[in-house]
Amino acid sequence: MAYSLGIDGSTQSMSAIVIDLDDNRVVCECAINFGERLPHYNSPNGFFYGESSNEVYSDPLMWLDAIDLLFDELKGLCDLSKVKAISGAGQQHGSVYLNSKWHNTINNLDPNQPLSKQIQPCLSRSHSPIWMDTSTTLECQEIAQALGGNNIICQKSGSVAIERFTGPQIRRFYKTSLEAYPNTARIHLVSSFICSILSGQDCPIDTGDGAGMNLMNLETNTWDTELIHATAPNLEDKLPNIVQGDTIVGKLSDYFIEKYGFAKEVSIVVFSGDNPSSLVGTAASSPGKTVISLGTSDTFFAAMPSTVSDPNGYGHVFGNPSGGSMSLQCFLNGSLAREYVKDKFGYTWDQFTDALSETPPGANGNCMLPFFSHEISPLYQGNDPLLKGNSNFENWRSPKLSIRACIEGQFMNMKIHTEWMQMIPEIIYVTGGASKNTAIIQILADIFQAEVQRLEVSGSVALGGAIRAAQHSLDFSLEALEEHFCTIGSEVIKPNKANKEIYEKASETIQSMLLTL
Ligand code: ADP
Ligand code: XUL
Repeated sequence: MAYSLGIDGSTQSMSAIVIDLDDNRVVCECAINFGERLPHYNSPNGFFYGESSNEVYSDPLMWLDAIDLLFDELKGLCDLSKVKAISGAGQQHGSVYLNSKWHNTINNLDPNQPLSKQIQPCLSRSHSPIWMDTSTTLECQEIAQALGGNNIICQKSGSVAIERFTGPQIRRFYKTSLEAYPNTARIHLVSSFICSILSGQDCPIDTGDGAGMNLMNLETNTWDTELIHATAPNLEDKLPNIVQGDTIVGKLSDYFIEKYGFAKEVSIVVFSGDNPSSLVGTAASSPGKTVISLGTSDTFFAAMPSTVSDPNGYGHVFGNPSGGSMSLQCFLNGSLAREYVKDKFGYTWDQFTDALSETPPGANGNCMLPFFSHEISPLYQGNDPLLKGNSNFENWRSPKLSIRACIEGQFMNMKIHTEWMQMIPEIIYVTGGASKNTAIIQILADIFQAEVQRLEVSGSVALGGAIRAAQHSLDFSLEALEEHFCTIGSEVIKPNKANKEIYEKASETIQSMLLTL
């Protein structure tokens, strides 16, 4: 019997899926929500703010405690000795800073001590900047200037210099922490950090996640010397190697074997970013399928037959873990913006959903750009949503219309900002926490005028990890794994053609609001 295990270290939780490769079934899924299970880290949504609202961090020790909790729960849910392969993913761009004790500590983890206690002395920076951090505008400008312009950075790395990307984040750390930066021996992404913990050795970064750093050359898949030099001194020594997504990086460490009952010789395949992993988990790693993930961030992505870049500079090209590249557009105001509107009126998700059924498409001509925090697609540095409509609506006195206008505004903005990918999807595959809400998905179908399908497994990031582990270390074919595990749920949401014109008209209003930013 062979099981494969996939792990997802995302913004709000650490989760896992175990799949049975003989019976082709999901054995179990499990998630540790950081805010609920580890409240003492004061990160109700998995992150906390720094001195200003554009500095956003997570505590890497919280991720480690969550790994211990996750494996403890998994042990009760299935026979972990049957697991033969592991891979997974982490939220993209976030970075972990480790001192010279790291290499020795990671090779000698003691199963009688929690992970967090052992790794804590290895941190050269107590907190990790994550993808929601937009504090590095100056550093982006400096890197662009050193390279001779953002066009060159985009050509080399697949994206212009972007605030949340790891390179600009490292530069800011170097400039503001003159002692801690030289004390940093290794800088990991969230994905390569978790992978290293599992394999008990320092692990490489894959090309999928490496492309989200503004440091990797997309053509050579190696660190780009000019980008590295423009970012921070001696940076090359502090970064792990880059490898292709099919690389086996090692075996599961004794820490997990002794503590949680795994067998010896469990292979670990290099981890990737959450979005590239989701591309695999939604069976979209060959060109032709469009995926929208409605998680903490909303993302729109697809494997690309050829590389196209966003002329506005907001979009990205990442490595596709199955080879080639993928395009991605990320929206910061995703689930947390939806929650903000829900909580503003004290609604439950059921009441939120009812509000969508009780209001007409187009929200009676009221429009919203629900940017409750800084936005990245497009760039917006404020914390105030933009509202345009009648005075009750503009003064938040129409709760139900506000809810509808929030969802409609999110998806119209998404449609406008993904046109550069030149994809006119006939079918959209949805994943992520909000994708289970059919009322939300109907609006998505109507705005894109495309059929929307959901996968049976909602955790496509973890599933992508389990599939990649089985494919690359146990020689299962991707096609067979997709056929067995990436099955489509029975509910297909069809677009309502009658709403096409309503949304085309509303999009003109949204366009005019975007011009005022
Ligand atoms: P991430 O992987 O980025 O941590 P998830 O994909 O797990 O996030 O999504 C979590 C989000 O799902 C929550 O923040 C919540 O807003 C959203 N969510 C959960 N249930 C619903 C629902 N019924 N309707 C809409 N959104 C929901
Ligand atoms: C992608 C991005 C987010 C994070 C967190 O560029 O910033 O989607 O990966 O999910």
